[in-house]
Order: sequence, then C-alpha cells, then structure tokens
Amino acid sequence: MNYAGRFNSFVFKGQTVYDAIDAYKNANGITHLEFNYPEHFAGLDLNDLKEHIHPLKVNGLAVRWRKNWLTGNFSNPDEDRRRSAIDLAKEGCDVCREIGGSVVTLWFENDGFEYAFQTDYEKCWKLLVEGIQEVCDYAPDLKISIEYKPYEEREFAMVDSTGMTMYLIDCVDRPNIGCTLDFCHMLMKHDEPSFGLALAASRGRLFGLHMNDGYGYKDSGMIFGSVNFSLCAEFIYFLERYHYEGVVFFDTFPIREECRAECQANIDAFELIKSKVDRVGLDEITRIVDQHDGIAAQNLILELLK
Ligand SMILES: [Mn+2]
Repeated sequence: MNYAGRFNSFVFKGQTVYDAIDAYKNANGITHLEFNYPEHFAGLDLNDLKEHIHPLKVNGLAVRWRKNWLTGNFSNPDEDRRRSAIDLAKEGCDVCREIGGSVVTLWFENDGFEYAFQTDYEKCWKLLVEGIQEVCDYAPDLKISIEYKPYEEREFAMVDSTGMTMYLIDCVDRPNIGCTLDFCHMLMKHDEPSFGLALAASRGRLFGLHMNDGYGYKDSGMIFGSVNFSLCAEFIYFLERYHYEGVVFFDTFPIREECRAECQANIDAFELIKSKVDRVGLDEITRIVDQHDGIAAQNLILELLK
C-alpha cells in the first residue's frame, strides 16, 4: 500500500515540516507526503523542499481556508471574499503540481450554516458548484477531491455525507472531480463507510482516503482499527475489490501519544487487518457478502479475528 502520515501530528507539537519528513523517511511503510496549503509552506523554499522530499513521493495537498473565510469559502456572500477563496485553491493547484503531487483535497469547512433563515440554499449550492468547476477547469491535470464532513466547523455543512458528495460530483460534472473519504467523518454521519466507498469507487471517483477511527459523535482521529475492527476490515476488503491504488493517508490526532509511534501504529494496524482479509481471501469474503446473511457475516468477523 501507499501510506502517508499527518504533518500536523508533528507541527502541533512544535516540530517543523522537515522534522516530520525526516521521521517519515525513517518510518516503516510511509511512501507519500500530504501537505496542507498554505500553512505547511510558510517560510519554505519550494526547490529546497523538493530536494528534501526525496525518496518519498508527494500525494498532494489539502487547501486550508481556516478563519479568514468564516462566512463561507466558495459560498461566501461577499464576492471579493469568495473570489479570494477560489484563488487560494488555484494557488494550491499550482503548488501541488510544482512539488509533484496529483491530488488537491477541498474540505469546505466554512460552507454551511447554523441558523434558520441564515442561508439561501439554492444560491449557495450554485456558488459552491461553480467555484469547484472553476478549480477543476483551472487544473485539468490534477484530481480535485472533495472531503465531506457532516458538521464542525459549521453546525450543518453543505457537503455533509457520502450521498451529498456524490450529488455534488454529478452537479460539478467534470472528469477530474472526485472525493476523499474520511473514516471518522463517515462514522459521524452514520454513513456505513464501505457503502460510501463502493458508491464512489464504482464510478471511478474515489481519489483519496483519510483513515482513522472513533466513536462516531465527533472527529476522534484515533488509530485505525482501534474501535471498529469489523468496519475497518470490511473497508479494506472493498478497497481491494475496487483495486484502490491511491494513497492511504492517516488523518489521526496523536495529542497525548508520541507522534512517530502513533504513525507506525496506524500502518501496523492497516497491514495486520489487510493480512487477515487476504488470508480469508476476496473470493471467500465475496461469497459470504453475497448471502446477505447476518450470522454468516458475524462468523466471518470471528474468522478474521483469528
Ligand atoms: Mn480528514
């Protein structure tokens, strides 16, 4: 598998992007880097960075608008603010390409609402779609990948579920639009993670993964496989069934854990659960899935635990 870790696991503890890259070079399994734009590029020389990356590869970057666009990114009612949000995403595309990446992830943290009578929904949806179309057309050589999250930062996010993400992809209607699925975000929405995976992957729109685990009521960012073994194993089975060849990025939050060990724990968990799926085999799991039988499914879970 292709694996990437989260820079902010290091940066939020006072270490630099270069410290994190050095740690990833020494990790057992990390192959790719995944940046946030612009925050991880502050003060960095791109040529210097490119030299430092080798022999790792770059998956891409996620655009971070943060608090400068509190009233909306692409649906901001202020046209100048909205324009600057789109421009930031376009700049992100340029930087992604420059450092050898291929996926630009867009999580619309500020496109949402709290109050009744706060939003003209049809108008805002149109602004969101048109903004994404503009970014897709600006960088047709890159994958533009939508990451949904049901709530946080807003009470309601406009792109809040797998279904809404697939609808958005239809509305945007560009060859380079797809999605990144975050396991915790899916649990927060009570979206069955593998259902979303199947919907996106079967249409060739699964561009990225944010793997982690949690209890579902918030973005827990816990180590992959720590809470929901069966859902994680099912997810890996469907990744293999759809021949996912992208990067597995671990979007986890080691606030109290040592960040190198925590990154390795994610890789080790993914590899171990994958080995259990492979031991039983895709054909045998598919035979059980096709039965639509709860007891057979539970017996498969017990078999995987062995
Ligand atoms: Mn994420």
